[in-house]
Amino acid sequence: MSFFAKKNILNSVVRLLCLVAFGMSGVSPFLRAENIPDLYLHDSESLNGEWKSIIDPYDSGFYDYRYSERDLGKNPSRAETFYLDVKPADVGERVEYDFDTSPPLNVPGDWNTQRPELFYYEGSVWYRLTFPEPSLAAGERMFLRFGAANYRADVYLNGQKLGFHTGGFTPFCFEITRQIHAGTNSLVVRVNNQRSKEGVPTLNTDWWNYGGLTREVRLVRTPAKFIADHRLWLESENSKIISGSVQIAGATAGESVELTIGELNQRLTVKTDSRGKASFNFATTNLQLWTPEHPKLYDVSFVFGPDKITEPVGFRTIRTKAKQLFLNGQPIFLRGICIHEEFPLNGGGRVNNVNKAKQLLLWAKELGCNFVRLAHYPHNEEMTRLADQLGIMVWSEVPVYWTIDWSNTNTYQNAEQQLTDEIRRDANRASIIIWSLANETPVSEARTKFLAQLATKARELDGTRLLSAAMERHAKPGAENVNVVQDPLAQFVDVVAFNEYIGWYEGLPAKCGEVRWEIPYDKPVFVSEFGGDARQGLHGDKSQRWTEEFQEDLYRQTLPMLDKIDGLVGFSPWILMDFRSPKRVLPGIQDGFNRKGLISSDGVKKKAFFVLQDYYRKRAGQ
Ligand code: GCB
Repeated sequence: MSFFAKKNILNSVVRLLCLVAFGMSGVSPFLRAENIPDLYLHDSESLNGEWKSIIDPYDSGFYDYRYSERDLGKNPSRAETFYLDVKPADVGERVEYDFDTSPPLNVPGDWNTQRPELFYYEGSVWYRLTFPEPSLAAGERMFLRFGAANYRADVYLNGQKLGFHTGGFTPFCFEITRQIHAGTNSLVVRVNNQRSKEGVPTLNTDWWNYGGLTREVRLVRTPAKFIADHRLWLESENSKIISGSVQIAGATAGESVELTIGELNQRLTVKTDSRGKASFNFATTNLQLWTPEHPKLYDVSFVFGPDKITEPVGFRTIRTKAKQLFLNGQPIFLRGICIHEEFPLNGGGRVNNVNKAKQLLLWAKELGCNFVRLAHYPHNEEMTRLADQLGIMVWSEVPVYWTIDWSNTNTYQNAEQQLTDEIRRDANRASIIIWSLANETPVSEARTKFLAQLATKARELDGTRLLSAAMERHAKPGAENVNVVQDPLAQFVDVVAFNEYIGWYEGLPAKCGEVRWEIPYDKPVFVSEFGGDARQGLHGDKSQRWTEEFQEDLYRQTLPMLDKIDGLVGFSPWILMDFRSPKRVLPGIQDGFNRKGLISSDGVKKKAFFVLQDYYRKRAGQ
């Protein structure tokens, strides 16, 4: 029996078992979406564009009048079950929705910035796209791949549920080889962005809860057995040995995979083990290492039968020793800036194309950065691929933010899944040097247990990068001007990072001159946030809050203070651009934006931009 047939039978069995279990447990019987990283590199068709949409604040298409999920019922009503996507069979039939005559939404895109009535909306929206039967040669397989949907997506094809996915910032897919049919296919997705206490992130964040199919949707074609995942890394900058592995979906033991890096004169054939995985390592000569100054990328190809993937990969090492940080064995200072995945110009919203992603990184470059902290969740995959090309090191983060439900095992599983999907998606990005586990989480036993477990998982998934988390700092009891970082989480990370807002949330900028630091860990120190708000164009004395001069002065006072921190290996001020936050309500100043950007929501640089740019130029020896 083929792998494909076996997999379908297995899926049916799993679904059946889940249905039985559902009766007892109340847990959804549908399969969770999968994550197959190399689908991104396969032949695909875009499903981007206008999708029909129904706003469904009461979830009428999802729950019946007894509040039971319609997709769990035996005979969901044609009249109200939106995913059936039916038309009345005759003039007498009652059908209470109609995708054809409903308005469109653009995909990829958040819904909030597309229609005024969706600006503050948190709830369900149904998306529907019809597409003709895609051509599929005998034995080929077809997958539906979503770059991301915030926050939960329930996916239906031709009236059948494919499964669901939770978590707003990572890719997921479903195999649809058996579900596509001749003629028109109807793809319906219910996206729900309601915040919840158990969610990751939880109820409270300082950013906009953009909902929708925020990243690309694609139909991906593969052969019956195909390259599903691969990973390469440099063992050491001295030996120049590259190690890695490749996973073939559907392969058994002894099948051949060819790996080629033409520019390095490398061509080798490796054999799969019984799980379809092949590992390798080989020595290289004349390998040029990836650095921010020379972000050298090599085209790496894998061939397995008719299947071939190619992608540009850079090779570098990153490690710490005592309080130092080394890139390729050389000490390095991270000239960073924080970025939200938001492009406020021209109506704003989530970054939904490569040009916007690139513009953000180019502004960071102009600032003099060699590093960006992509806050507070995994950004779109173009961002990290561009960072590879542009030579910008990256801190990549999961949305474990502020007050997660630490004791809830489902919440932990959710966070771990998001971390796993993030790492699997970006494992080959030379630019990413740090996985960050959390931001400003309150110290408690349950929280440290949660994050220690997450750290263990991250190390199991990727032993080639550093771990960090944005922690907090406190005044030392009895010595108000001495700042300390004392957090049991520090023992689980490689880089001790913390956010500080002296001069903004605590005192005035002049306070920076009085503060001393005690960071009692033999690890590099990174300041993951500092800053203050300024409304671009508002001028006044430097003592006047919200003015560009206040923010400028805050930067002037902060930078020399940070320079005095023992073991400082860099910082990422908060933040490149003003960004939307429902928490920020001050009329005439904030108007729904966090104004700590060095660039305004209209794309104008504030005075503080130039203070930091000047500092980074000096740091870079220019
Ligand atoms: C923080 C958070 C960040 C906020 C920022 C602020 O510490 O990590 O998400 O937006 O402060 O502006 O208060």
